Amino acid sequence: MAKEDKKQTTVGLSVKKDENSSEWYTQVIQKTELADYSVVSGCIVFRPYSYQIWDNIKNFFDAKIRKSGVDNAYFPMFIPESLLMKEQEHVAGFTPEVAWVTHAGDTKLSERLAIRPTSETIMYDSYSKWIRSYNDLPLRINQWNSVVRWEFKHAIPFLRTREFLWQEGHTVFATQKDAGDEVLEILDYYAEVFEDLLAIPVIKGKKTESEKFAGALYSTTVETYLPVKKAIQGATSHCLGQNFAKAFDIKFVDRDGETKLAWQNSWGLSTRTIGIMILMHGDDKGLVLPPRVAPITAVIIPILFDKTKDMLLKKANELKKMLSEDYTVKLDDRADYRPGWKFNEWELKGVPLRIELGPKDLENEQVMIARRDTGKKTAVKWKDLKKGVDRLLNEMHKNLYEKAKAHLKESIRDVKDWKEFMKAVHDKKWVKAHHCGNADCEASIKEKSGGLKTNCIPFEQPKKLGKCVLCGKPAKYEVLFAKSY
Ligand code: 86X
Repeated sequence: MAKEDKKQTTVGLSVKKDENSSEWYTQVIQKTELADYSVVSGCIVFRPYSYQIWDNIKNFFDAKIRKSGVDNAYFPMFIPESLLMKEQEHVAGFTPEVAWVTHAGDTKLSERLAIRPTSETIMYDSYSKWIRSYNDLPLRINQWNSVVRWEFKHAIPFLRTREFLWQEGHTVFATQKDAGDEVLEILDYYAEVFEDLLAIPVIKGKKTESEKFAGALYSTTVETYLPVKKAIQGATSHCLGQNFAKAFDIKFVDRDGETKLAWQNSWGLSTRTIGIMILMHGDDKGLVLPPRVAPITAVIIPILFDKTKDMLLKKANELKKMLSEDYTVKLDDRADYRPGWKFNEWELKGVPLRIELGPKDLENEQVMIARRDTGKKTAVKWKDLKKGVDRLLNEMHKNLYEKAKAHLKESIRDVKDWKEFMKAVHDKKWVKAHHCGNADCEASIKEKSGGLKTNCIPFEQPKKLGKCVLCGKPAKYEVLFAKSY
C-alpha cells in the first residue's frame, strides 16, 4: 500500500453533519487533530490545533480587558473546605461536583482542599485583606486558568469536560452603578469575541431568577442557537451585588468616612467557545474555521509536474514569504501526496483559503484561491496577492456570520399560546414567548415541554407585553426557551 493510501482510510468523515451530528462532532475533533480523549475519563487533550485557536481567542479578549484597566493575576488552585463553604448560596447544588485533595503522600491533610471549581472564594479572601478605603477601588483582576467540575453526564469535548480552560474576572467597586456598568461592558466584549472573531451572532440578555448564578444579584449572558437545534450559553457576566462582600467581609471606608460593603462582579468565558464554533460553522467536509481564529489562514498547494517543478516551488516559497508578513501560511510541498488528496485534508481541517499554483498559473503570473466556506475559486494576480487574500478573508468572515445569522433568525419562533408553544417545541425551534416571571410557572413549562429551560430575557424587548404563554397572567417579559447544552 502506498503511503497516502494508508492515510486515506483515516481522513475524511464517514457521516453527514445533519444525519448524525454527535458522531460527526466526534470524528471532526479527532480527525482534524483538534483534541483527543485521554486516559482520564471526562478529560480531553487540547492538541496544538485547538490550543492555538484558544490562544487567539485569549489574546483578543485579553487585549480588550487590559485596555479597560483589568490586570491579570494567578491564585492557588486549592481552596480550603472552610473557605469554599463560606458563601452557602453559590455552592448549593454544586457540592457533588467538587474534587478534593485529602492526602499528601500517606499523610491525611488536617483540612481537605478543593480543586477550584471557580475562584470566587479564594480570591475574595485575599480581597478582604487588600481593600481598606475607596482609594483601593475599583479592584479589577482576571485570571486565565483551568477549573475542575466532576460532572457525571458523559463528556463532550470542549462543551462538557471535567477540566476546562477559561478566564474568570473578579472585580470590586464602591457603587452598584459602577458594578452594573462593568457587567454590560464585559458582556459587550464577549459579544465581540463571538461576532467579530468567531463569526457567530449572539443574543444578549439577562438570566431569569431560576437560571441565574445562585451567588449573584443578577446574571447576564450571550446566547446562541446551534444547527443541532440546541441553545447554548456563550459566556456570562454577573453582578454579585453584596452577597460575597457580606460573607467575606469586603468593606471599605468611603469618602464620607463611613464604612461600606463593596459591590462585586464576576465574569467568565471558556474553551466551550471552540465547541460552539465547530458546531456552528462545520459542514459535511469537516471543520470550517472563521479566518480570524484559524491557526493556518491559507495553505499553498503547488501542482507539481517534472518540467516546471523547480520554478513552481521557488515561486510558491516567494508567495509564502510575502503572505507570512500578515498571516500564518503553510506551504504543502509534500512530494508523496497528490494535490487532490491534499485538498481534502486541508478542507477537513477547515483552513479558510487554499492557494493553488500550477504550470498555467506560472504563465499568467497568478494563483487560484479557493474559499473553504463556499468552495468558490478566484484567480488572483501575484502582484495583488496580499490585497486579494485580505479581501477574501473578510468576505468569508462576513459570509459565515450572515449564514449563522440567517439560521438564528429562522430558528426563533414567536408563540402566543400553549398550543403554539408545543408546536414550536416539536419543530425544534428557539421558542420566544411572553412570560409572567413566576418561577413556579417557569418550572411547569420545563416539565410540560420535556425539559425546555429559559435561556435569557433578551435586552431587546417588545414595546407591549401580552399574557403569559402558560398561565395567562399579565406578562413581565419576553423570554427565549430551548433545550440547551
Ligand atoms: C458558578 C460563577 C462565575 C466566575 C461565572 O459564571 C464566571 C466566572 N464564576 C460560577 N459556579 C459555581 O459557583 C460553582 C461552585 C462550585 Cl462549589 C462548583 F462545584 C461548581 C460551580 N460551577 C459554577
